[in-house]
Amino acid sequence: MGLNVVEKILADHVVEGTPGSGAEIGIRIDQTLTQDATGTMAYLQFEAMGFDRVKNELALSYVDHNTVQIGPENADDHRYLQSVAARYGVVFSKPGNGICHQLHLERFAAPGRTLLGADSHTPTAGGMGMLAVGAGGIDVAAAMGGGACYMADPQVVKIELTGSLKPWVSAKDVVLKVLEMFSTTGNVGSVFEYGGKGIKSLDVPQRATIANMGAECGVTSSIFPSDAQTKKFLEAQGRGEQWCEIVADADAQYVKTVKIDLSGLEPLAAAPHSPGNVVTVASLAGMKVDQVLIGSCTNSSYRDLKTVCKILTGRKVHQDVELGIAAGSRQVMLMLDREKYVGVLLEAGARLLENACGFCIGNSLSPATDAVSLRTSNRNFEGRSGTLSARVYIVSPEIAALAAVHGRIIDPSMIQDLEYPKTRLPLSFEIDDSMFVRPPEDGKAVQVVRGPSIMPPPVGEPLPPVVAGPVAITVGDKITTDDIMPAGQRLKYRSNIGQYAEFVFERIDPDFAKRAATTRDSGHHNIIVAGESYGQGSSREHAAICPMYLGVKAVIAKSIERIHMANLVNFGILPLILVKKGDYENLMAGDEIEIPKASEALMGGGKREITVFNKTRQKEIRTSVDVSDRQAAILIAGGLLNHTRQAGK
Ligand code: MIC
Ligand code: SF4
Repeated sequence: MGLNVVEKILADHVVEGTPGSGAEIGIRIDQTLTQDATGTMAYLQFEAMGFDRVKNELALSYVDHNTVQIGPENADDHRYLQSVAARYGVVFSKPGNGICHQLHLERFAAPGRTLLGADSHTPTAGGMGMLAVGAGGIDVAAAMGGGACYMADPQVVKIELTGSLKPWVSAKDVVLKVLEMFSTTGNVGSVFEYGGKGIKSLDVPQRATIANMGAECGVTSSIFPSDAQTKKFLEAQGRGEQWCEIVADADAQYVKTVKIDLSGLEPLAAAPHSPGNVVTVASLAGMKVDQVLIGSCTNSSYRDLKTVCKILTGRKVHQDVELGIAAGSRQVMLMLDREKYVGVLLEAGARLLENACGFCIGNSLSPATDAVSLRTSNRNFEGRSGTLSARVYIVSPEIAALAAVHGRIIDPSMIQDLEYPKTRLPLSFEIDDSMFVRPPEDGKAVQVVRGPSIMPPPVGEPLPPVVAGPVAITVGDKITTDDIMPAGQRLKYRSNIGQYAEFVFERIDPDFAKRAATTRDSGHHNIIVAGESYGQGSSREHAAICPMYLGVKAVIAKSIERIHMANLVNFGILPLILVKKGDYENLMAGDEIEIPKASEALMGGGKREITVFNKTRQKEIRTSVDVSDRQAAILIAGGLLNHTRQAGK
């Protein structure tokens, strides 16, 4: 039987378990990446695990999230990251160099290899035929120490593309179509593998846009084959020797195949407040916009920004619109400069932003109260922009640029003879790697610099015989990690858990942290109760570490998303799934809960069930814990840090 692309890469990398068996597998990781918002914790944990040197082929530490330096905290983080990288053998990318995923695609991603990144959009590199997976920082730390990356046996879904995109229809519309078909829930454990004749017309940056936003469906990864387009891109990046062909065999098997005819697609948008809320641009035509922001790891490539520049050439930004543009990398800016497009942007009246995440993570450019903001990023969760009342729509760069000029959402098909500016890949990109700092051969003499806000990572308590305490909060469906642990202006506390924990659930229940800390200090545990798809969105493990710090010992939910589930386990928090979803109604905030014998159930192996007792309502509630034996041991130890130390690794 033939193999698909995912199976071909797994065949070279599996170190534990057997793909196809349905059980967890462990794979060898060739490359790792971190960004500053997850990175400080990842390296603090790497240090706490006692490793002496990174063991992968390549480890990258990017600084792109917390680049706004108001007060010393972020700059202190940057210093720590640069010095810890030099000490342990990690390549450090300085702030201003660009966004981790765009930079990685340009300079390091390679077909057939594996990448584990402490960021949920790590699968962007799947556009290069790489098996790239997002994870919590501590999992990346373990992989840097030579450990395997563990994942559910991937269920590979084929997305077969036919035809080719019409003018004004973009890669963003392809992935929005995918989101419309698959939604943001229920895809845990799947990998999207793209194939079919239609992929031939998509270049690597377009493929990367599609692979990037697979994260919003909650899949483990998205991947394209490595073919002539991949070769062309690598050659243009001066890395042609890293190309190898990886395509699926003709008789490869998939758990399911869905087809998308590219020729039949039209411009799409994700309406507030979810990337899965997909509508046509035509249905929004005429809507007044206040702000247009172009950039983020989804749509900030040379191809995207040159297209925008061409649309803006000879035009002015509408007087009532604020247009901000953030290139994904210095390379993109250097290319635009080489072709005299930077002047076009300035003449049009755009605000040129730093090559960084910036607005996407809500740490700058928050829109005005009630404003409509059109963005090319990947997430429009309520409040993520920094303005709770803002309405954020996600669109392609093309649609964003048109709206910036007209002050309203434009459906291109309604303007006669509107010429589409087609942009091709250059034969060679500007290559200047001078903002990547290579580590010395031997880093032992390097002094790691720790500013005052860089605190050691907290360590969890081993699982007690009885978990007992109140339901500290009940929340509904699709609670994102932005809801649990806000980013934006709180980002600068990422290296100081005690301080960051004060903001857990801040937007839903501002008193949560205080109340939970009081319960913890009285010797009890806190329990979180949630609906479907708890922990959607980012990989930030702070959404588990900070609750752990506040004494949370169990999350009882209808379902939990993949990365967040792994993060809960890594920080010793029981992820309990309601066997009868209706039992959600039997768990109210303030109810006193007891969970006895959790360790016994975890040690039992097989399909694990744990009974939760609601003392207030005198009700027994059945839950299942869908973890591997390895994860069960981590939960009993009170988290991965304890577990690793106990194992003496
Ligand atoms: C995001 O897009 O939410 C982030 C910020 O990149 C996160 C990581 C983080 O919270 O640091 C992600 O996607 O994993
Ligand atoms: Fe940065 Fe936004 Fe991409 Fe996250 S989604 S890595 S914040 S650009």
